[in-house]
Amino acid sequence: MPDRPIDPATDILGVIDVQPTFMPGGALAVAEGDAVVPVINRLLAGPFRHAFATQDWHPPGHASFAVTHGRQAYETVGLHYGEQVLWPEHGVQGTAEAALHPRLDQARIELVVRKGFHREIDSYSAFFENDRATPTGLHGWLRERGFRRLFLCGLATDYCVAFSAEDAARLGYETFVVEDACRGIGLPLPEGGTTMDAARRRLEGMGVTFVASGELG
Ligand code: VGL
Ligand code: ZN
Repeated sequence: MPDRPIDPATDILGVIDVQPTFMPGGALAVAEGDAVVPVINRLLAGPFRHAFATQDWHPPGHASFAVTHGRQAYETVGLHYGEQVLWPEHGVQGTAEAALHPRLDQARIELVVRKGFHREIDSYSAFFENDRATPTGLHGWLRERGFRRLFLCGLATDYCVAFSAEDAARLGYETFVVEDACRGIGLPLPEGGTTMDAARRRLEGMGVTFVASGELG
């Protein structure tokens, strides 16, 4: 539960990668990924007056694609900025499945941040590429517009939503994850558990609050 009700002037909803490429039938399908669309549309029609979205937007031959390295999807490789999970080819610029979902209500989405367009580096977070240093510009936009609290939703909970929430908290925003407006990938970890458990622990440790959409009015 947020400590105070939504303030439509200074709270913003961040809609992460709500693209068919991450939904059943898409290249990197997240189970029930399409179920987030009506939940997010309710948030966009109700409590929030302002929203931004991100869009995974990779060129062909992107460094995060397994085929680029002649490897299998979900293997990891070391790239110049650190360890990278290799994914099926997804979110390819200009394809229908890389568009924002056709049923997503975009009336209150004022900014769309594309990410992952540099061929040599992946970008999970809405704020920084995976070197954790190259900014997308979102922080400047949010600051200039006066947004203080960030409510994040979308796909995938344990990757792009989690990395965005972590950076938001690190940048000093009061950060929330709207859990029923997200779905995750859940890769198994060698130490046991999945990337879903690990993401939740990491975020809660940083002061990120998990809320349900019904708590937001
Ligand atoms: C994502 C893996 C690769 C995401 C994007 O949106 O969470 N995950 N690219
Ligand atoms: Zn991607």
